[in-house]
Amino acid sequence: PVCAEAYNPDDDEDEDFEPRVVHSKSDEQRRRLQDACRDILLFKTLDQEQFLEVLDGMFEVLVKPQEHIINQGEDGDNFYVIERGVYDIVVLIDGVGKCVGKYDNKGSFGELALMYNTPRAATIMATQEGALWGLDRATFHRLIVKNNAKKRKMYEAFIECVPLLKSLELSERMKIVDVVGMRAFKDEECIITQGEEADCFYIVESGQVKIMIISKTKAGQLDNAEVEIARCSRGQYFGELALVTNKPRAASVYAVGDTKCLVIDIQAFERLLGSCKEIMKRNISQYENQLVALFGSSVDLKH
Ligand code: 1OR
Ligand code: 1OR
Repeated sequence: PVCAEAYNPDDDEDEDFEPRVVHSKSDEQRRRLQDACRDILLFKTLDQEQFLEVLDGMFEVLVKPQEHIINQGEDGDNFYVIERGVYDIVVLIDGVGKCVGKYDNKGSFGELALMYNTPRAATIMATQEGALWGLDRATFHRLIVKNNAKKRKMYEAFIECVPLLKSLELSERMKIVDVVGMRAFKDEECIITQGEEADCFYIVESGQVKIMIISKTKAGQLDNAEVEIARCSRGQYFGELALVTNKPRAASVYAVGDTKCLVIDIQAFERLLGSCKEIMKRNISQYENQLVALFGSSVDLKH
């Protein structure tokens, strides 16, 4: 089990005097690196200067099919951001390796062992040729783990009042804070597009979102107009349905006014919100009732 000990940044101030790691890169490498890092949630709460230091500290790693980038049980060396390639997540269950998920050409992994000083929690294996960007443990600690203390202070009070997360232990809620990203949206900006594949989950921190569907059930014919079906505001969540049902996004979601959302990636969702899934499923069953009331029939949300 991962231990979410409170991290006190004042305990190791000497780290600030460690030399800054810089791996020089060509313009072309730097451009690819910036692309790969744009949507990495762990980097979303860094200030510009910290983010540039992270980019400086990263180095390119090319991988071959079947290569193990991380082995479960080993000590953590690096954190990785995916530039390209598909990677299986394999976890030992009763001594047998089971593939529990995968990364498909985006995302990042290897943060847990570095954040919590624990053995690697899973094996990550390339299924094809690929490219990664590594960040060494010391630099990760100096820039990301130290930022976590600030993140906990910033989001602790908010996370405490999210109804969905009430059933979790405080330490479990703090582990969510450690890995969330924050994204700001402008009025009318599209957050989720109906029909797309899902890779994350959202909690509204401020502002509002509206959920719109393109109704195929209205009067039994295809109606391409979007219809507003619900709104979510502070403390409410959305984007769970596709993750729970393993289906494409069932609706589009737009910001109403300036809006900020916490974002949790699908792997962290599975790892940390598994015990909240029953609550989500209960609420999902309500969607169907509402849908029948609205349109007179229900699209199939299950399997
Ligand atoms: P790490 O440093 O422990 C393995 O090295 C990495 O795999 C880990 O950090 C995460 O970044 C990543 N459980 C634990 N680690 C996971 C999981 C995971 N998925 C990705 N990683 N679960 C799978 C969720 C789809 C839960 C399995 C029971
Ligand atoms: P998602 O991952 O499918 C779109 O991405 C999100 O919109 C979805 O997760 C839900 O969080 C939300 N009622 C309320 N919220 C909904 C509904 C819904 N559908 C999707 N979301 N429905 C009832 C309408 C009266 C429609 C069910 C299809």
